[in-house]
Amino acid sequence: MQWESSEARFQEKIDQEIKIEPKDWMPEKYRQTLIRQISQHAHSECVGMLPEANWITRAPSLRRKAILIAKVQDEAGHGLYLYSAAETLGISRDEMYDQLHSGKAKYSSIFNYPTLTWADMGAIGWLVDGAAIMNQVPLCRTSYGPYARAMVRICKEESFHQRQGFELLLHLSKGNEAQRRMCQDAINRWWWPSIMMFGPTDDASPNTQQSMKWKIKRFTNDELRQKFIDVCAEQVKFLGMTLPDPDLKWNEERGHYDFGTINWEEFWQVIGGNGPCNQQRLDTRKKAWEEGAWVREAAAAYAEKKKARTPVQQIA
Ligand code: BYC
Repeated sequence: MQWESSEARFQEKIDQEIKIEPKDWMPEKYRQTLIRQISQHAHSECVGMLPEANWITRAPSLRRKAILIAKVQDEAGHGLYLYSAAETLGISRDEMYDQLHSGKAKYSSIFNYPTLTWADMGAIGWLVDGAAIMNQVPLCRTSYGPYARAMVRICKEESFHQRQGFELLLHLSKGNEAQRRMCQDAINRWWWPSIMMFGPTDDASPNTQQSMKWKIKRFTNDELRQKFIDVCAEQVKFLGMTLPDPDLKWNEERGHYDFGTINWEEFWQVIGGNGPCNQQRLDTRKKAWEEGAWVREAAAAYAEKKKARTPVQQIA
């Protein structure tokens, strides 16, 4: 097999479902694609805390507040596992933060929309976490070992997030007229941005083809979006609510729901920095980074001091 190139051997491993580990040889483009996707995924988890954190102080009961705090805290944990997974590819956490703060790295479009009512906490759980799970379960089988392993735990937690959101909406849907209206309004506002989360259509997605070949992605953007729409079109019936799409209709021949036209102009505007909350989200992250400088300095100084101690001093 000496004649075989490293690249061909790499592809063979992928085809045989052998995981790629940090010290294995990999094409530079594979490494860069993973750094891009994993770091953007990590940024999404961290920026994703902001729309929900907005409602922690206004949760309507202690039970709901405890659930929401736990969920937001989980998202921070997801961000941290993912930053660690990306670090195994040779990028530092500081570089990744810098890419986020300078606007070079993206994060999920969905977190640039505002959370206007309490029902938005339910809609985020049901639709946003629901879309995230649809995308992330296949990532448990992604070809890069550290990313795949991080996704296993993340998916378990996301599943709890999705259920708490649906349960919250179910509760509102059985409430009074104003609560039912609030529930429907939240679904109306979050539906289209949620189905945009899967990314551009396959023919407009520059990365899908190569990522499928390397088994970074297991399904295309359109395949996952269709699966999600099929699931939600049924689940919404349990809520006694509707999805805001007059073209949503079961297609017997395709065995799927047909759906209306997605506003791609809005999608590209949002990921280009012009969504309703882009500026606010980035400003909040930058402020947290700047105000946390003293914590990082103190931790670094403590680590230095500990390293400098002799073993005898450490025992004492
Ligand atoms: N938003 O060629 P494509 C969560 C970009 S957080 C922004 O299809 P790819 C949660 C894409 O990056 C879960 N940008 O790309 C947290 C690319 O631009 P660049 C977040 C998007 O990578 C808190 C360009 O468009 N999940 O669950 O093959 C509270 C062309 O796209 C978006 C993940 O991050 C978007 N929606 O496929 C609650 C999953 N879509 O980078 C919940 C991991 C596309 O070339 N990521 N772009 O400049 C993925 O699975 C893939 O990266 C995507 C895109 C399917 C998102």
